[in-house]
Amino acid sequence: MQNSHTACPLDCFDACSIIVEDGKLKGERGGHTQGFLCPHLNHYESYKRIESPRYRGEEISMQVALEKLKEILTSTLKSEILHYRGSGNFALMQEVTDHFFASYGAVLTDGSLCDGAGEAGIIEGRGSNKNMPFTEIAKSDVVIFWGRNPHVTSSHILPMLKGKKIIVIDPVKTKIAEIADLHIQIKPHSDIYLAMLLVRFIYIHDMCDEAFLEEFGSEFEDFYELTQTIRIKARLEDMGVTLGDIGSVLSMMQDSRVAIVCGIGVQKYRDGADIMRAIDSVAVALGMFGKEGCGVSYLGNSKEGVESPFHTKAKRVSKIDTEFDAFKSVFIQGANPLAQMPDSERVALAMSRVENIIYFGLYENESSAVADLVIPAKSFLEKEDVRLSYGHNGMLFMPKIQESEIGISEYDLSAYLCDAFDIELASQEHYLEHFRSFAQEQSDGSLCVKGRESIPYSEGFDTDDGEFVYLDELEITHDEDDALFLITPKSPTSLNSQFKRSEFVYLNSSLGIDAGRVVRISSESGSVELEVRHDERLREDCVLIYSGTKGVNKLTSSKHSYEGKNAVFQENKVEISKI
Ligand SMILES: Nc1nc2c(c(=O)[nH]1)N[C@H]1C(S)=C(S)[C@@H](COP(=O)(O)OP(=O)(O)OC[C@H]3O[C@@H](n4cnc5c(=O)[nH]c(N)nc54)[C@H](O)[C@@H]3O)O[C@H]1N2
Ligand SMILES: Nc1nc2c(c(=O)[nH]1)N[C@H]1C(S)=C(S)[C@@H](COP(=O)(O)OP(=O)(O)OC[C@H]3O[C@@H](n4cnc5c(=O)[nH]c(N)nc54)[C@H](O)[C@@H]3O)O[C@H]1N2
Ligand code: SF4
Ligand SMILES: [Mo]
Repeated sequence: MQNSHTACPLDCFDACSIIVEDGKLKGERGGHTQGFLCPHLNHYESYKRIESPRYRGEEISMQVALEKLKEILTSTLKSEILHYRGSGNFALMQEVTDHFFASYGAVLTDGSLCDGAGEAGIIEGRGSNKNMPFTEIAKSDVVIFWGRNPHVTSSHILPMLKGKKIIVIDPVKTKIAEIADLHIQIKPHSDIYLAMLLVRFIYIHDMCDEAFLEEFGSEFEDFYELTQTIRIKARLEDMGVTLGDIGSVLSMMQDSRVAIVCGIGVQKYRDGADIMRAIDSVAVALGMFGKEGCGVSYLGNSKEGVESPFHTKAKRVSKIDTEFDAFKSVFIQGANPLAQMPDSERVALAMSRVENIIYFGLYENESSAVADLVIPAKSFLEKEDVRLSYGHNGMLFMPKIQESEIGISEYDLSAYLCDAFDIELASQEHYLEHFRSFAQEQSDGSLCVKGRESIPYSEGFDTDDGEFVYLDELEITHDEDDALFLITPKSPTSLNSQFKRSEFVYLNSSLGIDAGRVVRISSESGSVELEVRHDERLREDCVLIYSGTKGVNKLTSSKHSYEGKNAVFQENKVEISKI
């Protein structure tokens, strides 16, 4: 059998290049993939897929399923059709269904369950959210993992860390924290204060890059004044940070190339945008933008420099507090909203009032279970696609590698619907060629997106005057209750709700609750019962439930972040009761 090249379709920083060798998936040896994949792809073929379409419990053929879908759409007012698409597959042809639904006059979603708050803060400060690619992180001397868990969510960074100084700022003693030179086991939701205090100490210790600030951050003095509104001693004590920690961070950063590598952990709160903007200002104070091996890496805008070929202009409703019951027919694609949206009880109630739920996906889950019409999708090996990444600048083509009787591709489903409702759709090759036109070949033959700066912001920021826009207000808050923080990070064995999902609540044993016992965890949104596992990597004030755990989102709020229209999965505090 011939070897074929493709890419992992999953929503992940790494966007690995894959070789399919005798039917086995292997990581491409060269480039950023460095010859290895992660557990999800190593066991990809072992996860049971949905094999046949069904309508109200009864198996039907794909042809009948498509006719049923057409019938449902025809019998629903266009304004009462909702297209709800998630990120189960991150590749670009997923969007072809948006083209159909938008052209047809249905309602689509906006907002984000993921990185939108942090992105909004970054855009306010820098004017855009450009990717700091892995290749730049590789050139740094010091890497600060700030609310990011690379062993779980971006393992292809790990080989690049040899010889670098590592600082970790995370409430959990993650694997990277264990091997770091310094771990600040910060109290959740206090990063904004730490970032601003770091700026203050950078100034006091004369470590500001004056020339950089004059050119790209001239309002620094005002921002410095804002940092002075924080009471140092009381705040550090509250956060669980010592002056010694601050001193160590400063001495490691001094005269070094620093990459601050952030994840979504810091911004799952209502003020998530301000938190990311405060973290950015640490790098600004040090003059760490636009220089080799320096900067702040977050989930960069993967589509920077690539135009969509699809028609996607439509009326949109938020995907965070979606009022599903305002719609007669809801088409769910690449998503499991019943598990992954916040405030699951609310979602379940609203969904129960929808007349027709259509689920288009690969696996059975809470959402397929309540669907009237279930349509299996083709896997990434069985259809043509192309993807980008929010961790590097590559563009990776994903040709069809296997034939399969199961499922239908997003393109073929859209082609059927466009034909049925007389909507124009170009050929699949046309769209793939369109994406190809935004790529350029690199010396090793791989493709990357054309026109992106290899060192982002080397010509200044993308704001109107090229300068960084600092936070100009800070609301100082104090915790007044003894409720526990809920942290819901990513699991090593699942990708959100795909693959092997966790079933436990993790607590520090010092809370005095026996492992193996089932407890009720409650918040102002709802409650869930889970079996306790002890985890000494946690602070005593934290309860950890992995993303993808059944019921975790009964605890979370469907409020939006103040900026960026994002979900706030860690805003609610929780209590534990024995049952
Ligand atoms: N294995 C695996 N990989 C994944 C995913 C998955 O589900 N499983 N999901 C993918 C997706 S969709 C995304 S968006 C990315 C996200 O990738 P990451 O951003 O790395 O994901 P998280 O685990 O949500 O958060 C990272 C870290 O933030 C910490 N954290 C939580 N609260 C706070 C806080 O208040 N302050 C600070 N400083 N740290 C905090 C958590 O303890 C965690 O270690 O990962 C992608 N990769
Ligand atoms: N408590 C808590 N909740 C969270 C998070 C958290 O950290 N904590 N993280 C949030 C984040 S960052 C994200 S990105 C969201 C993710 O939430 P969702 O976007 O709902 O993603 P998944 O849970 O991965 O479910 C994706 C579904 O996509 C389907 N799928 C996979 N591949 C394909 C394909 O090729 N075609 C089609 N049609 N379907 C496919 C699979 O059937 C799978 O069940 O969850 C959010 N929810
Ligand atoms: S590390 Fe990420 S991109 Fe690579 S195989 Fe795993 S999920 Fe896919
Ligand atoms: Mo995400």
